[in-house]
Formats: sequence, C-alpha cells, structure tokens
Amino acid sequence: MSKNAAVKLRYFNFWGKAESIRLFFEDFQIPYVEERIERDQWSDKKPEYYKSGICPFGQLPVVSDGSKHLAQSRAILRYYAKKYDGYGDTPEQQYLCDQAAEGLFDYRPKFVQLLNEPEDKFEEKKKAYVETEIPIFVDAFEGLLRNNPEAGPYFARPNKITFADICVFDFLICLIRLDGNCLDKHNTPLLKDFYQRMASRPNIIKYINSGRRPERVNKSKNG
Ligand SMILES: N[C@@H](CCC(=O)N[C@@H](CS)C(=O)NCC(=O)O)C(=O)O
Repeated sequence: MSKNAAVKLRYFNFWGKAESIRLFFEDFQIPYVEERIERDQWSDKKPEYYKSGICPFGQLPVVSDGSKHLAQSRAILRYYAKKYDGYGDTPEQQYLCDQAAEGLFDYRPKFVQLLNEPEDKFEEKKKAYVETEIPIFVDAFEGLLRNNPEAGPYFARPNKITFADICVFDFLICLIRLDGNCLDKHNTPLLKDFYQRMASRPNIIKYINSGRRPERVNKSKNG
C-alpha cells in the first residue's frame, strides 16, 4: 500500500461490511490507506464526519477518493469494480455478478444475528446455524456455479474474478470459522474448488498473512 494513496477507507476495527472492500483493494492492487475507528471513539467522530460530509449517512464504511466521499458498501464495491475491471464484461456477466453478490447479502443478516447472540447462548445457536443455515447457503451457491458453467470456476465470468467472487469468498471464510468442514460435508465440490482458488490468490495470501487484517469479524465477542 502506498503511504500517499488518495484512497482512504474508514471503518471499524473488524471485518464487517468493509472486509470485502479491503479484499477487493488488496486483490486488485488498488493502493489505499485506512482509518480504523474504535467503537468508543465513534460517538465523537460520527457527528463530526456527518457534518463535514465525510459520512453522508452517518455510517461506515466510507471511502474518500480525492475530494469525493463514497458511502454504501455495495455501491463502493461496484464503483471500484467498474473502474478496475472487476465487474462483468457483458450485461449477462454483470447480471451474474449482481445475482451472486445480492443473493449473498440476503444470507448475511442471520449470520450477524448469530454473532450478536449473548455469549452464553452462542454455542447452542451456532450448532443450530451450522446444521440448518450453512447447508442452505452452500447448496444455493453450489447451484449458481453448477447452473452457470459459462462463468466457471467463478460466479460471473471465466478466467477473471469479479467483486462478487470477493464477496462470496469473504462470507465463506466467515462460515468456515464456524464450521471448518462445511465445504466437505454438503456435496459442494464446485464451491470448494472456488474457495481454494480464491484462497490461493497471491495478493489474498499476502494480505491474510500481513498482520494488517482485523482480528474480529464484527463488534461482538462471538465474532
Ligand atoms: N447500507 C450501509 C450500512 C452501513 C452500516 O450499517 N454501518 C454500520 C456498521 S456495519 C455503522 O456505521 N454503525 C454505526 C452507526 O450507525 O452509527 C452499507 O452497506 O454501507
């Protein structure tokens, strides 16, 4: 990352809604710097960032790029994806990209709800999530890969990844943290192959091993 990068990502010190953006910047080698805000600093920073226009919705993540402040995690991802060849080449590929990315976001709320469970309930709720929710997700995403072989081994276009692949990979890492065998036990060979390809990308490996990655998935102790 360049110290003089014009792109600055502001978010909390966990993965949350920013980790797909971080992974995208890392994989596509887009130089950026970060401001990671601790939760106890946020009540002071929020009104300041809102009034100054840095946070148009009073929320994070935001990316400051030159004189512009970009909000909404999915809009941010799409913007950089379009700019740096991380979207589809054709309307059909762009559709596949959006289908996977939007489909994925439908599955996130239950995952976040699980992490936000009280600590004493977490193990019990996690067991139920691993048994019922993960199979539903991995089966649906195996189906996307199986039914769109023209894009294989990725979700939107062959040979070159897109932001949708980054988003799915980001979420698969979260699921594997809950159940290390989830890609082995549900008959999802295409999804497993996809995960392994993503996990072996040199820039991804470099980032994951860099020590720069936040430790927590979200603000809760379960994360
Ligand atoms: N739709 C927005 C939601 C952003 C959002 O919910 N941000 C949360 C953190 S994940 C936040 O800023 N919470 C603090 C607050 O609302 O004051 C996006 O995708 O970027």
